[in-house]
Amino acid sequence: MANRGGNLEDFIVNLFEIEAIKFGTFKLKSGIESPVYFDLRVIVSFPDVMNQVAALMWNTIERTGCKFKSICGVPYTALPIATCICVQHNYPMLIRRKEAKDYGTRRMIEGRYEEGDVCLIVEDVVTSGSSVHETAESLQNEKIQVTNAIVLLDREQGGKAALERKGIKLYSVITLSQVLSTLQRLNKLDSDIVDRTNRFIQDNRFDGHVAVNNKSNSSSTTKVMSHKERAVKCSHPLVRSLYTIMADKESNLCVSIDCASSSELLQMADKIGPHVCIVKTHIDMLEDFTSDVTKELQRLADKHNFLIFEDRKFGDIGKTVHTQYEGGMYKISSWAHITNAHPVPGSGIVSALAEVGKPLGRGCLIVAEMSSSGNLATGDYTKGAVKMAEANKDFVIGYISQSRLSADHDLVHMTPGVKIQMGGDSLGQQYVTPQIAVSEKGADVVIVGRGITGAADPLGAALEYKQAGYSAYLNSLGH
Ligand code: BMP
Repeated sequence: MANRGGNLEDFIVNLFEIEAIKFGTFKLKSGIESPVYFDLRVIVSFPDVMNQVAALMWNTIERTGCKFKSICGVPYTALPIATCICVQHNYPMLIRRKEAKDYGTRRMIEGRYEEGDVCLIVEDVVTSGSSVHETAESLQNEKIQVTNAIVLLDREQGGKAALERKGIKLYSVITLSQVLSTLQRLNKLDSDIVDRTNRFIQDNRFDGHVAVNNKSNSSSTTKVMSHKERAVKCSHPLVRSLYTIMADKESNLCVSIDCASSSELLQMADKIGPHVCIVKTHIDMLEDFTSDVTKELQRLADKHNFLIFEDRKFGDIGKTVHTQYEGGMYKISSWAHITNAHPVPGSGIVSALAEVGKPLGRGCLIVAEMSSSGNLATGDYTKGAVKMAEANKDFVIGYISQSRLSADHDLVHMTPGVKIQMGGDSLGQQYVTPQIAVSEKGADVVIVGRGITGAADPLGAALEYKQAGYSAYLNSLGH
């Protein structure tokens, strides 16, 4: 048997090759005709794919950090998957019967458990979420707690939101959009099939959710322009480059690599770089900074085609920021394509930074809103920030924001405070999901730090964020 590769892309191709994923016309249980069909039962015949499934599911479990006592696979396809994970990682397993026995114990749940135990549900494919919910109900009837479920493939038809409403957080290893974009990129699917499948997903959601396009995006007053259109129409060359990168790499993800070690920064940039449009730094966090670091970062930016954003948040009078941007030991203007500034000192800050950055083709973002709780960047302050940006479009390329602030297509909205697991940290950071950042907050670029860099598998996490952010963008176009 062929030796199958281990990354997510190889995995998707493997599923396609063993016909666990098929494209054509298929009648579903519901009677609906679908252009795509998943038959993951077939994986039991391919031990190497089974192994990959178990390993990828385990990575996702580790990344979520969820705690549980036992694992229960939704019958039947997920049973062998749950078995592999339990055996490999030494967790007890529970089995849910499809029907109660009519003799003996009449139990619906087999295996040892105690009241109050927490059980993680494992499923192969989620469409509406009903199978996961049925399994959860059987467990809950036995007073076993269920708060999390892991699915190999989310068809993105509303199951995740439906489960969330029932108190179950669903994490997926891959999504249908990721399958489509991967197979299309590798020339295994033509664009007709991809378009037909994307349309099908949007038209057949189980939560009554309308595609997140400009009809439902109340914060946006203008038609959403595609990255490709913006790459041509935007006036600032740096913004055109950014949108070209985003269109080419199908990524609206900026990774924020906030660490103290130069080698960690560079290794992470090398690993995640192929999947992001921007690498964001806080260069003054490095304990071992030398100018070699920024040279190497520039080399990686060329190699992986991303822009560098130094999140310096300048905030002083013009004269001071001029020197801080150009000089000191970091010489930010010499290597960072993008930097940012607080508007608090007034427009002199922009003029001063522009004097340094404009001749070098650099761009600046105005910090118009912040993600941290209780921050003061609201109301008239934010309005003032917008005015400052709009009046300086030769150097200001957009905002750090938490909502859509300008209808002007030239101004890019970049949104931090993004994590798949909503919530926050103990120091005031507040998170929303990539989906919410794009569809509700109007982000063009989502900025993710610890969601990626703090994950057990940063590359896997980056792919998950990339897919989530990009599919929300495609939805916003009505695709
Ligand atoms: P994380 O996803 O790990 O919380 O990191 C977010 C990054 O974005 C940090 O580098 C932080 O400095 C930056 N950031 C933010 O979180 N909120 C803002 O409003 C502005 C930021 O630049």
